[in-house]
Amino acid sequence: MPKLSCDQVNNSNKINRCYIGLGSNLHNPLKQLNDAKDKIANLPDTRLLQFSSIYQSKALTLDNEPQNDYLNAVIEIDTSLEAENLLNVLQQIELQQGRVRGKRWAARTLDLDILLYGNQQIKTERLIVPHIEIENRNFVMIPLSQIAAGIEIPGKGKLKKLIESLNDQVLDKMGEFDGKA
Ligand code: A4P
Ligand code: MG
Repeated sequence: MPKLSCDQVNNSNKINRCYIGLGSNLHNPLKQLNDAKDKIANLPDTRLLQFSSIYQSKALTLDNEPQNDYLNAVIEIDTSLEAENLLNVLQQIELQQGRVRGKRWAARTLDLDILLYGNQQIKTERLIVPHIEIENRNFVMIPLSQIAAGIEIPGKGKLKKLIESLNDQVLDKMGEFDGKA
């Protein structure tokens, strides 16, 4: 992806530690996740710090329509991009990787969710942080705990405590990202 120049995105000077959830269940999900990780590492004013293993789970769907299994992972970044600008560049990456926005929870080549943005709670028309479903999803909480076990989820509580009440949705570790952070 051509690197965005700093005047294409507005930055605050403050650096925020953020966690991004990656998901894919179409068109070679393992490659989709690896490509997205590399693009996020190249975002302006952003440093990739850590990434989880890659996990496989059954698709959660809205109307029980059959879908391919998902691969999911979480990555940790420091960024001075403001939250909505971070959402903009993540949505550009989704589009570059062939994401077609159909109905909600439809199968997708790539989904990039802002799980946490520093310790902020954000509610705008476009963005809810922490991600609204964060504490209900094994495929988010388990990879998040792998790289950030000690954190607190603003407004919800300590990750360690929240993990104790997770449902029993099966989650298999299927592999690792290529390369190092
Ligand atoms: N939006 C609001 N808050 C955020 C945020 N924190 N991060 C808005 C990213 N986007 C956020 O998202 C719809 C709108 O949400 C965006 O335009 C943005 O302004 P979308 O990606 O277009 O649609 P979606 O993903 O279908 O909807 P939603 O509600 O975000 O779904 P989720 O929560 O992403 O769930 N099963 C398994 N096993 N693994 C999965 O990863 N993912 C989903 C989708 C369903 N089933 C799954 C998985
Ligand atoms: Mg989404």
